[in-house]
Amino acid sequence: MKLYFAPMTCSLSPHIVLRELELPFELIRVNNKTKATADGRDFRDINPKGYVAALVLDEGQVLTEGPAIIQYLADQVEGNSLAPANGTWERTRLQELLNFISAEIHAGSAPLFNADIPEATKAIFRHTLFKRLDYLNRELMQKDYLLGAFGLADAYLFTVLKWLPFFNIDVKHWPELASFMKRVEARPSVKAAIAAEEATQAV
Ligand SMILES: N[C@@H](CCC(=O)N[C@@H](CS)C(=O)NCC(=O)O)C(=O)O
Repeated sequence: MKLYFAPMTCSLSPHIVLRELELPFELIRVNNKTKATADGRDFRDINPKGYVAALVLDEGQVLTEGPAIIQYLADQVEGNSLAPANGTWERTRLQELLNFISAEIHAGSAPLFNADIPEATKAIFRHTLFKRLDYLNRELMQKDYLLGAFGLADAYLFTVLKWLPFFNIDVKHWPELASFMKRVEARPSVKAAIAAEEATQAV
């Protein structure tokens, strides 16, 4: 499998999951501005949507959209601890969470990266984002990870919360989230994924 990624973007989530599951994969960097890839291609020929992450299977199929990729990966490893079995209520709960992270935190914070959006408009996005963070902070009061034990939703949440410093938002305002970030960051898979991304050459 090949994971097309850009450092410290949402592709970190499937990258962490690949390492947690100990699946063999090749990491291929994408320049998100030029769309050039480290293996000499135009990334838009791989993912016509033009954004990371993209997972290319050994058989050639391309899978995009972070929540779909990480669920696919977990389903490759029978008895894995990252996702409950398909068709169970617990799996539906995981999908509820992945959708929340995708729509409310990932997409909800993306406008804050946009230099063309005026500060007054960004304040509206920040206000909504803070309410979502309040909710997650409450959720983590009684448990270490979103569904009890570390799983897919935690890899994804960690990835998108890593962006908070770029928006000058201090996670310390949400103490449970701050502890969560430290816990996840200490995982060997997470350390290895971040180090591997940093070690790649710019394209
Ligand atoms: N809905 C997609 C969003 C992916 C996405 O937002 N990718 C960003 C990085 S976090 C990107 O590559 N943006 C570059 C672009 O859109 O040109 C998913 O969940 O995978």
